[in-house]
Amino acid sequence: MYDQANIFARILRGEIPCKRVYETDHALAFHDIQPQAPVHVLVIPKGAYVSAQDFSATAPADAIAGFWRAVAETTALLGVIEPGFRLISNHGRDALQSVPHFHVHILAGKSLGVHLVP
Ligand code: DGP
Repeated sequence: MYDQANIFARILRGEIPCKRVYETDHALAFHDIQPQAPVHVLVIPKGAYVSAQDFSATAPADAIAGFWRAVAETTALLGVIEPGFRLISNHGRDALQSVPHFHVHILAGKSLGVHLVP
Protein backbone atom coordinates (compact mmCIF):
# COMPACT_ATOMS: atom_id res chain seq x y z
CA MET A 1 0.00 0.00 0.00
CA TYR A 2 1.47 3.36 -1.05
CA ASP A 3 1.68 5.95 1.75
CA GLN A 4 0.73 9.36 0.32
CA ALA A 5 2.36 11.03 3.35
CA ASN A 6 5.89 9.71 2.65
CA ILE A 7 8.57 12.37 2.38
CA PHE A 8 9.17 11.98 -1.37
CA ALA A 9 5.44 12.25 -2.11
CA ARG A 10 5.53 15.50 -0.13
CA ILE A 11 8.53 16.71 -2.14
CA LEU A 12 6.67 15.89 -5.38
CA ARG A 13 3.66 17.88 -4.16
CA GLY A 14 5.93 20.84 -3.35
CA GLU A 15 5.18 20.64 0.38
CA ILE A 16 8.86 20.14 1.24
CA PRO A 17 11.77 21.77 -0.60
CA CYS A 18 14.54 19.86 -2.35
CA LYS A 19 17.73 20.77 -4.17
CA ARG A 20 16.49 19.91 -7.63
CA VAL A 21 18.94 18.66 -10.25
CA TYR A 22 16.57 17.72 -13.08
CA GLU A 23 12.89 17.21 -13.74
CA THR A 24 10.76 15.71 -16.52
CA ASP A 25 7.14 14.67 -16.84
CA HIS A 26 8.17 11.27 -15.50
CA ALA A 27 10.84 11.90 -12.87
CA LEU A 28 12.46 14.27 -10.42
CA ALA A 29 16.15 14.22 -9.46
CA PHE A 30 17.42 15.98 -6.34
CA HIS A 31 20.35 15.92 -3.94
CA ASP A 32 20.17 13.45 -1.06
CA ILE A 33 19.90 15.20 2.30
CA GLN A 34 22.47 12.82 3.84
CA PRO A 35 25.10 12.45 1.10
CA GLN A 36 27.23 9.30 1.27
CA ALA A 37 29.53 10.30 -1.59
CA PRO A 38 30.69 13.62 -3.10
CA VAL A 39 27.82 13.25 -5.57
CA HIS A 40 24.66 11.69 -4.12
CA VAL A 41 21.49 12.35 -6.08
CA LEU A 42 18.14 10.59 -5.87
CA VAL A 43 15.88 10.04 -8.88
CA ILE A 44 12.22 9.31 -8.23
CA PRO A 45 9.29 8.63 -10.56
CA LYS A 46 6.34 10.99 -10.38
CA GLY A 47 3.92 8.10 -10.01
CA ALA A 48 3.04 6.43 -6.71
CA TYR A 49 5.28 3.36 -6.49
CA VAL A 50 6.54 1.94 -3.22
CA SER A 51 9.81 0.46 -4.43
CA ALA A 52 11.83 -0.83 -7.37
CA GLN A 53 9.84 -4.06 -7.24
CA ASP A 54 6.49 -2.27 -7.37
CA PHE A 55 7.66 0.09 -10.13
CA SER A 56 9.23 -2.59 -12.31
CA ALA A 57 6.30 -4.98 -11.93
CA THR A 58 3.39 -2.57 -12.29
CA ALA A 59 4.31 0.76 -13.93
CA PRO A 60 3.28 1.33 -17.56
CA ALA A 61 6.03 1.06 -20.16
CA ASP A 62 6.15 4.81 -20.85
CA ALA A 63 6.68 5.54 -17.14
CA ILE A 64 9.49 2.98 -16.94
CA ALA A 65 11.18 4.29 -20.09
CA GLY A 66 10.72 7.90 -19.00
CA PHE A 67 12.16 7.21 -15.56
CA TRP A 68 15.31 5.45 -16.82
CA ARG A 69 15.83 8.04 -19.53
CA ALA A 70 15.70 10.69 -16.78
CA VAL A 71 18.32 8.75 -14.79
CA ALA A 72 20.60 8.82 -17.86
CA GLU A 73 19.99 12.52 -18.40
CA THR A 74 20.73 13.20 -14.74
CA THR A 75 24.09 11.38 -14.79
CA ALA A 76 24.96 13.34 -17.95
CA LEU A 77 24.00 16.63 -16.28
CA LEU A 78 26.05 15.73 -13.22
CA GLY A 79 29.07 15.03 -15.44
CA VAL A 80 29.72 11.63 -13.91
CA ILE A 81 29.40 9.29 -16.91
CA GLU A 82 33.19 9.40 -16.89
CA PRO A 83 34.83 8.38 -14.56
CA GLY A 84 31.71 6.55 -13.43
CA PHE A 85 28.84 6.22 -11.01
CA ARG A 86 26.92 3.61 -9.03
CA LEU A 87 23.15 3.13 -8.98
CA ILE A 88 21.50 1.64 -5.89
CA SER A 89 17.85 1.03 -5.09
CA ASN A 90 16.79 -0.43 -1.75
CA HIS A 91 13.64 -2.52 -1.51
CA GLY A 92 12.20 -3.54 1.82
CA ARG A 93 13.37 -4.24 5.34
CA ASP A 94 16.59 -6.17 4.78
CA ALA A 95 17.82 -3.50 2.38
CA LEU A 96 16.92 -0.80 4.95
CA GLN A 97 14.66 1.08 2.57
CA SER A 98 13.66 4.12 4.63
CA VAL A 99 11.42 6.07 2.26
CA PRO A 100 8.56 4.04 0.71
CA HIS A 101 8.57 5.79 -2.67
CA PHE A 102 10.72 4.16 -5.35
CA HIS A 103 14.06 5.90 -5.72
CA VAL A 104 17.43 5.26 -7.31
CA HIS A 105 20.55 6.58 -5.63
CA ILE A 106 23.23 7.96 -7.98
CA LEU A 107 26.57 7.82 -6.17
CA ALA A 108 29.72 9.29 -7.71
CA GLY A 109 32.60 11.67 -7.29
CA LYS A 110 35.19 9.25 -5.91
CA SER A 111 36.29 5.65 -6.26
CA LEU A 112 33.41 3.81 -4.60
CA GLY A 113 35.25 0.64 -3.66
CA VAL A 114 34.57 -3.01 -4.36
CA HIS A 115 32.11 -3.74 -1.55
CA LEU A 116 28.42 -3.37 -2.33
CA VAL A 117 27.55 -4.56 1.17
CA PRO A 118 29.31 -3.07 4.21
P1 DGP B 1 16.72 4.59 1.31
O1 DGP B 1 17.42 4.12 2.57
O2 DGP B 1 17.22 3.86 0.10
O3 DGP B 1 15.21 4.56 1.47
O4 DGP B 1 17.19 6.10 1.11
C1 DGP B 1 16.42 7.21 1.43
C2 DGP B 1 17.31 8.42 1.24
O5 DGP B 1 16.50 9.56 1.28
C3 DGP B 1 18.38 8.60 2.30
O6 DGP B 1 19.68 8.53 1.69
C4 DGP B 1 18.15 9.99 2.87
C5 DGP B 1 17.22 10.63 1.86
N1 DGP B 1 16.23 11.54 2.43
C6 DGP B 1 15.38 11.29 3.45
N2 DGP B 1 14.61 12.35 3.68
C7 DGP B 1 14.97 13.29 2.77
C8 DGP B 1 14.51 14.61 2.51
O7 DGP B 1 13.61 15.16 3.13
N3 DGP B 1 15.12 15.27 1.48
C9 DGP B 1 16.14 14.71 0.75
N4 DGP B 1 16.66 15.45 -0.22
N5 DGP B 1 16.58 13.46 0.97
C10 DGP B 1 16.00 12.76 1.98
